[in-house]
Amino acid sequence: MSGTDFADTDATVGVIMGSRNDWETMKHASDVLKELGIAHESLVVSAHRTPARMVAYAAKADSRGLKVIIAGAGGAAHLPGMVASETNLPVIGVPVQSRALQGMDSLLSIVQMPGGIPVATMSIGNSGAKNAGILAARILALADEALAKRLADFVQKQTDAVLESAELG
Ligand code: RP5
Repeated sequence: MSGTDFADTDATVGVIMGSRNDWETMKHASDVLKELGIAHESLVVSAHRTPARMVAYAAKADSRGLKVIIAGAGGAAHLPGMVASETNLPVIGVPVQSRALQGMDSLLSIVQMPGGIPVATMSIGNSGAKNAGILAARILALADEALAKRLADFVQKQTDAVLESAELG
């Protein structure tokens, strides 16, 4: 099994991660995309353990119809940067919290890209994954009025929830 073939998809966002163990974090990106009605796919693609699969995924992403890639990884987190070097689609990087260094390793691995190859780097962990989903939605909403409306409703709901519990006595 080479792992370099990918099924046809109607997904506009690809959520990829270096390990199944990253799913607990990355599902927060998927949850937001689901809530906003954005078709997406979630796959394990490892820069170090399946490098050929990573290159194939990035190279085929555009022609498969993807518009944005969210890539999460922990530790020596090379996945987002390497994917960004193999595609011109926007890549959003999520530093997964590592056990040894609490995700500082992941963050610094993802954020310090050389000039010319951008990765939009989120914060470490669940909030970063959630924001990756919202940022992907904001990018797609530039060319999708219905999504822009759903996104505005999502933000309003968030504001309302804070205001409802703003009185502390
Ligand atoms: C990275 O190494 C993955 O993104 C994961 O966060 C980390 C550890 O992977 P596992 O050993 O848990 O599979 O490639």
